[in-house]
Amino acid sequence: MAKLQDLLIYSLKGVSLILTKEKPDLKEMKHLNHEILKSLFMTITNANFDANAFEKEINKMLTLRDRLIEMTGTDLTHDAVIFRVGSKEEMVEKAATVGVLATANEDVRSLREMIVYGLKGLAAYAHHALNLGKEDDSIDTFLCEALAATLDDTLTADDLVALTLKTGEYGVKAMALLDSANTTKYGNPEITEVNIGVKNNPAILISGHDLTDLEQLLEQTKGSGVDIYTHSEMLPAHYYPAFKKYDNFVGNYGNAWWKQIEEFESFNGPILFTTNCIVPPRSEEVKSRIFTSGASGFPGCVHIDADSDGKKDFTQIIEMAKKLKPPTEIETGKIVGGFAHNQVLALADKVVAAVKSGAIKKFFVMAGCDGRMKSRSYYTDFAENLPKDTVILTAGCAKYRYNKLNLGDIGGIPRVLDAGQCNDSYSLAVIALKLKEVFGLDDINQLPIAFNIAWYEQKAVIVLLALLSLGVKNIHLGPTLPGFLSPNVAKVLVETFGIAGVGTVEDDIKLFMEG
Ligand code: SF3
Repeated sequence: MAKLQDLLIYSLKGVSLILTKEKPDLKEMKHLNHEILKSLFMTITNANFDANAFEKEINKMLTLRDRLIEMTGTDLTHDAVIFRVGSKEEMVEKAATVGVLATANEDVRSLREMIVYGLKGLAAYAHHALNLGKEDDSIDTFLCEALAATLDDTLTADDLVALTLKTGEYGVKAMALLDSANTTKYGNPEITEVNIGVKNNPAILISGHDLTDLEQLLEQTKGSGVDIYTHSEMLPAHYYPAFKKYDNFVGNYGNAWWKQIEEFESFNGPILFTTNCIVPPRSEEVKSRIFTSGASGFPGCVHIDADSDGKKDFTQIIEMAKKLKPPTEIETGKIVGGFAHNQVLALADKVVAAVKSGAIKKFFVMAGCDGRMKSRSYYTDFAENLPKDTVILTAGCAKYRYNKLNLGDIGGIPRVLDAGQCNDSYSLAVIALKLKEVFGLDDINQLPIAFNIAWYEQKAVIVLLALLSLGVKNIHLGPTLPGFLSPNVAKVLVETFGIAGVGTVEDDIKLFMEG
C-alpha cells in the first residue's frame, strides 16, 4: 500500500508538471485541483489503509492526466507524464523505481520529502476548507508548482530550502482559509465545558477532523434517540456555537487516536472516521462497527461517499447504533476548551494585565500530535512540572497528554488553553502576532512564548513550516527529530531557525524559563 501511495504521488507530480508548464485555462481544472487535494490527503499517515482505494485513485489520476495531455497537446516527455501501468502488480513494480529513495542525493531527498509532507498537510487543510465551499486558486497553483519542482533535478539545495519556506507561507494561507471557512459557517469557538462521561442512549462516535461530516451526522440523528460523541481530534467541535443546538451532541469519549483499540471496544456503538488517525482494528467485531468517509478508508469497512451535492447518507450507521448497547463509561468529569483566537483576544485585557503584573511569566505553545511511543510521556511530565505562573497554549491531539490534569488557573485564566484541532495551530500564531502588537514589539521572538511542539504526521509538518515562515525561532520539536531530515538539512534548520529536539523535562524547563 505504501508503494501505491508513492505511485499516486508520482502521478500527481506528472499532472502538476503539465499544469505548471502549460497553464491551461480549462473548465475541468477545478475538478482536477479538487482531486489533487483529495489524493494528497489520502496519503497522510493513518488516513487510509485501503489498497483498492489507492489503485482506483491512481487510475483516476492517470485518466485525468491523459485527458490533460490531449487537451493541452503538451510535448513534455518526463517519465511522470508518460508512464503507463495496468494491473496493481505493475503499479507496485513501477512505484519501486519512483518512490522516496529514487532521489539519490540524501539532502535533496530530505528537502523534497519535507516539501511533499508539508504539501500533504496543506492539502488536508485546503480540502477541509473546500468541503465548506471555500477555495483559493493561488493555493492550488502553488501546490502544483511545488509538486512539479520536486521533479526538477536542476534545483539546488538552496532553491529547495527557499521552496520549503514558501510551502510554509502557503500553509499559513491554507490554515487562514480553513479558519475563516469554519468560523463563517459554525461561529467562533467559545469557552466550553465538555462532558467526558456517558449517557444511557445508543450512540455513534465520530473521529477525525471533518466538521461537515459531523454537521450532517448531527442533522440526520436529530430526534432519533441516538447520541453523538466526539473522539480524538473531533473534540474541538464542541466549542463551536453552531453545534450546541443539538441535544444529542453529548460529549467526548476517550483520548488521542492511539488509544482507540481499547476505547472502541468499550464504546459498543458504531464509529465514523472522517479523516485520520485510524489504527487497524484487532477484532472483526470492532471492524464491523467502523465506517469511513472522505479521504479515509480501511479494507472491509463500509465507506460512505458524498453524492454530487456533497451529501452523505449515514442511515446505515444510525440504524446500527439503534441495535447496539450504549457506551460503557470509562471516565467522568468535564474538560474545558474553546480558546481559539477570537475567544483569547476577547480576554486580551486580562491576559495582558496578567503578563504585565508578572502573574503569567511565560506561555508554552505545545501544539501538535500525540503518538503511542513511551517517550511521549515527556509531554505529560513537562506540563506537570512547569512553574505555576506559566500557561500552555495547545492545539491538535497532543493535548491529550495533559488536558485532563488539574493544572489550575491564573486569576481565572486556565493554565491549559485549548485552541482546537491541529489546523487551529493557526489560532496560536494569530494570538502571538496580536500580543506582539499589543506589547509594541518588533519581533515575535521577543514575546514570552516558548514553542515545544510534538510532531507525528504530515499536518504537523505544515504547522512547523508555517511557524518558520512567520519568523518563529527556537522551536523545540519532539519527541525525536523527524527521520526525513538528513544531517545537513537538520544542521540548516538548527543554525538558521534554532530548531532543537527535546532533552530531559528538568533541563528543558530550565532552558525555556531562562530563554
Ligand atoms: Fe492527531 Fe492523527 Fe496529528 Fe490533527 S489525529 S493531530 S496525529
